[in-house]
Amino acid sequence: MMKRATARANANIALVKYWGKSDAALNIPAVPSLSMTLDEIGTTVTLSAAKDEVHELFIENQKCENTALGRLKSYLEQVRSMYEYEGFFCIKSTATVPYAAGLASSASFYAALAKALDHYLALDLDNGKLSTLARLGSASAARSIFGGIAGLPGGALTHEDARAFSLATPLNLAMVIAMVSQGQKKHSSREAMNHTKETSPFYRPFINSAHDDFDHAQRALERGSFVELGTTMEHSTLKMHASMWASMPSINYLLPATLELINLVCQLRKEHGPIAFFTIDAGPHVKILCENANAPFIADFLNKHFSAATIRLSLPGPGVQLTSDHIS
Ligand code: 2P0
Repeated sequence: MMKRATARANANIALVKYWGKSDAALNIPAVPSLSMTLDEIGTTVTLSAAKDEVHELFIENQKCENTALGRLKSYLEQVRSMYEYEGFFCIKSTATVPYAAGLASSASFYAALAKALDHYLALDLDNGKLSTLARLGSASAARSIFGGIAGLPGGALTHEDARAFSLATPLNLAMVIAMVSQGQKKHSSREAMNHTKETSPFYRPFINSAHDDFDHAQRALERGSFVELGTTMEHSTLKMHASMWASMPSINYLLPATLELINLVCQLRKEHGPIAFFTIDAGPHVKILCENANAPFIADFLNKHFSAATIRLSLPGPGVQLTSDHIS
């Protein structure tokens, strides 16, 4: 029988944002970040030997020849230099998250791929080491190794130390996701964060304040202080977008619908108290952090006031897992 390894990982949404690298070759983030891994929104990856002397990628059964393949090949060669495997891989993926739409598709892809590689090559890595392997592919993928809340350190770190960790919280969190458009984003996160670092006068202030945001959010999670967590998340989000808006030329992922949703969250807070906080990543969608008990009310409120968005609810989900559900 053909040797295969299949793993599934979920997307994660950053509560404290990663934007910019301290080491591009090792893909180490410049700042620490915190995230919630989602349930039911993720990617499955099946790994087998390639027929020819070249790595191959199939996304949703379509052979892929674009930049995603180039990036994957560099990743697999970096992994080869570390773990000295022989041959080439055929990688197939299928996702329940729109590809490159700003919903963390690369995070779930590289987390699932790292787990599949670990199994296929019998590396037997623990979750910390697995997280470093995923990070080389995409830094946010390091966090998707873990379920629930995960933290990822940033700054001048070694490959070994730049690993995510799991964080417990008494909060029962949920995420209401408002999808405002279909289609792929205009700039890859990688290009956009490098461009921000090189050209934005607001990049340094974002970096300099990130440790405080991380500490506040971590404390809020540990203490179960939802409002402190939500307030810090919005602050981190807006500083990240402000830094990219101020780059030359400017980078903007927001659409008019994104701003309408932000205003709606503010209106909701005015009318019903601090029960919902927004975050936005490298795309126009708005993710609203709330406590689980308030999620249906918030979803109804958004549906009632803003019909142009597709609303879905997500709870904290599990970390990466092997599965025998191979993609054929
Ligand atoms: C995050 N994002 O913390 C931030 C917030 C988008 C906005 O991580 O170059 O795909 O592969 O390490 O992880 C998106 O960037 O970038 C991201 P690479 P990645 O979730």
